[in-house]
Amino acid sequence: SVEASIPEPQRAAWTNYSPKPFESAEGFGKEAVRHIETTLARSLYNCDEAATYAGTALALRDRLVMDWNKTQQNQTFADQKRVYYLSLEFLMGRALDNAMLNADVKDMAREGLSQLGFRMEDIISQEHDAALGNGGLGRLAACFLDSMASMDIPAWGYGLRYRYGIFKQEIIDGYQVEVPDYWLDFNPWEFPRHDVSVDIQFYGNASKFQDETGKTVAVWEGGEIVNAVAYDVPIPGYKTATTNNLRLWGSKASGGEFDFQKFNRGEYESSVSDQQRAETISAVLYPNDNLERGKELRLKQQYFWCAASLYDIVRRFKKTKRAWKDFPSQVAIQLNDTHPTLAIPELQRILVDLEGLEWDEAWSIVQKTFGYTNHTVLPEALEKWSVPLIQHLLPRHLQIIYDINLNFLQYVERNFPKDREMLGRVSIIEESQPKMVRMAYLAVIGSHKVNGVAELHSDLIKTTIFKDFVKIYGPDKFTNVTNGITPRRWLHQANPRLSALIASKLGGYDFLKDLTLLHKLENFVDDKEFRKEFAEIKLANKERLAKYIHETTGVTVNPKALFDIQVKRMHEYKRQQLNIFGVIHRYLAIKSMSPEDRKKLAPRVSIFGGKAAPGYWMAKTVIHLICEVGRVVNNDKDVGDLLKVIFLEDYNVSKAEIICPASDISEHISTAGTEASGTSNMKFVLNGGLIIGTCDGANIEITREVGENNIFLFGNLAEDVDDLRHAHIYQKYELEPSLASVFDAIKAGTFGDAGNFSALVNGIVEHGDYYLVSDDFVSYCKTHELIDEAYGDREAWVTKCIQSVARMGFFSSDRCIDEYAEMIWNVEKLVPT
Ligand code: T68
Repeated sequence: SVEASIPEPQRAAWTNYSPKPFESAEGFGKEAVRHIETTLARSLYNCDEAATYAGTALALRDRLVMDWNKTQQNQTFADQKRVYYLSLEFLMGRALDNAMLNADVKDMAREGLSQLGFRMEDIISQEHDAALGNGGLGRLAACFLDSMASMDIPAWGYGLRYRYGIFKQEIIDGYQVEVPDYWLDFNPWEFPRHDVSVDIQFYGNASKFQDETGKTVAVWEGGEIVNAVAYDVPIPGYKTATTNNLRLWGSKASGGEFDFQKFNRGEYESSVSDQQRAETISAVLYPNDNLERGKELRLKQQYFWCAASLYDIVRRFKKTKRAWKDFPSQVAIQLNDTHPTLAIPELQRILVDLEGLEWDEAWSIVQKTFGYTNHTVLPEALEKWSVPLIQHLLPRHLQIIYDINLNFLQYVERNFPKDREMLGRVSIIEESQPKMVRMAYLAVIGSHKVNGVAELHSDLIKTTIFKDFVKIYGPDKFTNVTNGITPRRWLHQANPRLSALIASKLGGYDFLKDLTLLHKLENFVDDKEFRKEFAEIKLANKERLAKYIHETTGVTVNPKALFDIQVKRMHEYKRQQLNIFGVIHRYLAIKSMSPEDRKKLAPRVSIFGGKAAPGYWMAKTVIHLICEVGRVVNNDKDVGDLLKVIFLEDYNVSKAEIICPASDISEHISTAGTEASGTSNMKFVLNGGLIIGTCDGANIEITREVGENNIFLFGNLAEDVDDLRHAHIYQKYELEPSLASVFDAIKAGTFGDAGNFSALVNGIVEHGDYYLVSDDFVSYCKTHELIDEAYGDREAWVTKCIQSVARMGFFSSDRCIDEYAEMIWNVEKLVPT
């Protein structure tokens, strides 16, 4: 073994000298202060909260690194199959709290910090979120990393190290303003690996020639080279020594800082500009959620990251000296959406052009290696790249894509000789002007399994965008893995009191590793003390949010009011406009009531949060309307506490940790069939809030688990959406009076200049109401009345909440990872010894 290759005395000395993890508050304090004094060169007299955060993080990091080194060593020795999760987004949030909880040292650290005169919460909040993602897709990747480490699955994440993550959102005069997120100032959680770097080629020419034996060989020459440098981030598992690796690639000019030859010739500016151009590749995260705009730099990002990751994976495989046919039994690569689809032609290129395998042998390895997860059916989000752009940037890959397509179409032709139309429909190349490469088709053809992210969504992709592929490959290639969330961050970390209450009833924290154990809470649904404590925790979480709202917006909200929350990316399909129209309806109702009737009303706080893509004008209009409604309603003396409308600035992961535990109701109200899964729905219910939702995405499975009585469903079904859209266009349509009066109020200038909102209103009244707001408005408002009524019976409400929490076990991301491991990756755990 490799261990035995080092002589015993040296091994003993190493073990003797290697750092030992701290085991007490005192041990922690010593390490933190040592880092503050030596690593940061600060003293007692200039140690502020920021420095204390840094010292604490570095002390924790030392612990992680020991486990991380050991895990990587074990995984190498064990020589078993690994999972590689390729995602252009990892929305990690903060790391310190998570690291302390996973290592089970938070109480020690709290005590140590308090001796030094600091409060744990203040120190934790010093950390800048790692915001390398847009929304659900990026956060799912982060939850999966947590689950894979916690379940001892040998896994690596691969992504891009953006210098700028998702922009920060400021609200100025009721409008969104984007501010760059420069987050790398101080990041103790990453380790630059300047020795792990790969040269990545772009542009140039691809040609074919015959070698001495008469075999056709392809070469790709010329163009430009950009260097990929690895930055590694340790991913600790919960209560296990397993600490996996997230490798993020940063781009820099090949051959060092800048071009010395140019520099010596006096061409200072261009020597630096090459360097800047190279660094541009990993400079910024594209801020679109569910939209692909076909920009060249985005394609460059995708190839840069895929090529560097595959080079790394192949290099690791080659060290094992196995035959190529064993590649799929050592390597599983999961494609998080189509963003990494270029990894498919890239692996084929490596095997055929560089390693000399025959095409068919290589292709069978490729197909067995990849799995593809689809996250959307929205047409504007399905990636297509123009053939001329790929030809220009990646000439050899375009040839390979054409060859893949040719083989595939020949197969289809042989098997479906009667269906001549089929070839055009399923071709990877869309015959448009210019021609386009359909990345989702390439991903389906190059993978052995394709999955959707909730049952309805997985059914929909089989009957819509991939219908023909089900005929071609059979239904077994397509499967479902319903999304989940990590209970460590989204229960234990975000809601420590609820977690502790559950632990007190269940006899410990085992539920954090097996969330189905929550079902035992049903035994306590009638336990008076438990119910009281449960309700008190909810109130305390609402008080915490109320305090935050006051600090950030200046508005005072009553924590006893019903908190109704919708936080997620701003998008027409998610229908924040439906919500704010409902709020206006409520406002108008209050205004028209007698003072006596007002007294009978249940007070409400409507809370919104979410970023709009900078170029998404309609989404920005909805933000503006919410802010304007808030300005009017919150200052209306007739309304008082009965209604408050809040827009929370800069919604992100760390804010979600405060927001999700504080809801009574949260809103998941997408047009049926448009939200693939949704994951915040799971976070809210797990924290003891109920939801109002459409029959869409994971709402359907949440209903199945918690029971129909514990969820407020409304609205049209996915199967009726096409007909309804059609009716809007071809039939005369009368607007419901209740929605008409909402629009009248907007048009009358009640919420500022009506012209600001005309496109929003006209989209519904005149332009076909694509998202069916008018079709669902009445049942939406009725359902909110039911909610008011149900909230009035507080005992029954608490029962619903407790039952719901008890039945959420299914939605742990640990269950997802089990399903992927079993059905798609065929990978085994490696439990640390
Ligand atoms: C989300 N997708 C789905 N996309 O909308 C959501 N898109 O229903 C689902 O729960 C979640 O994925 C996890 O499966 C996204 O978040 C993006 O962010 C995105 C980013 C770039 C391009 C396209």
